[in-house]
Amino acid sequence: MKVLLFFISLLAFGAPKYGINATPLSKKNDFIRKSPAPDYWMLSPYYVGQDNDSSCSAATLVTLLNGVRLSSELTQKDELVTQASLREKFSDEKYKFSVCGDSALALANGVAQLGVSVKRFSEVLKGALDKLKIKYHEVKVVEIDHKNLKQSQKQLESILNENEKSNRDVVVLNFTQGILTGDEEGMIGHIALVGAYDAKNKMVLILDPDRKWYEPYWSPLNAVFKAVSDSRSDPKPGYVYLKLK
Ligand SMILES: [Ca+2]
Repeated sequence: MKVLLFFISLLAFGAPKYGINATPLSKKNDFIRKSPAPDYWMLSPYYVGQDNDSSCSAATLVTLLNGVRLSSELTQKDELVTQASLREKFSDEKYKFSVCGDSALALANGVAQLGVSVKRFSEVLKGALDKLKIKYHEVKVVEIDHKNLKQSQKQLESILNENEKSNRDVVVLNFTQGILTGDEEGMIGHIALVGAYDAKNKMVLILDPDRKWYEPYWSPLNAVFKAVSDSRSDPKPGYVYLKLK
């Protein structure tokens, strides 16, 4: 009877906004209140939403670049990075059209596909860091080894643990969004920052730039790894680990 009522309510009201692999931050925030959460406090003041369907990488870069640029060193003449200034000043022509949200316009400018791969994201990130004179040790693309998924998951867990220690490093995930949100229409590649990692409960806070639909949400490590390693996210699935100076 309970199952029947569940399906009747699904038909009547639609599926819940967040599936079983996403718990919104507004409902679960004890970790952020009780832990230092250095990346969360560096990034969340600058957390912006993508301005079209193909600009998740641009919104993620804006949040990341503003966060890692130490605000205290800026002057009254320094603007924050916006999606517009990223396109015009801190990236390149090809990238500008990759995230323009208009496939015909992109094609007319030599870009066959909207959005970017994780490798391309890392290149645009390096270029923007250089242009903004933000010093870094490494922008590493960590590829998933499909012949040894167990090892790749261990590696992700280890990097998330290390990343949670300070705000001198940041993890950017490239993943199949619908695996985390539960929305069948979201089974495509997506890019988002890791806001925090709760190692005790193995939960990852995703700063999803798709703010038309979502707030930040917590997802279980297993589901995050599944979403990151899913080949719908990228022909060569992986994520970016940025180490700053
Ligand atoms: Ca970190």
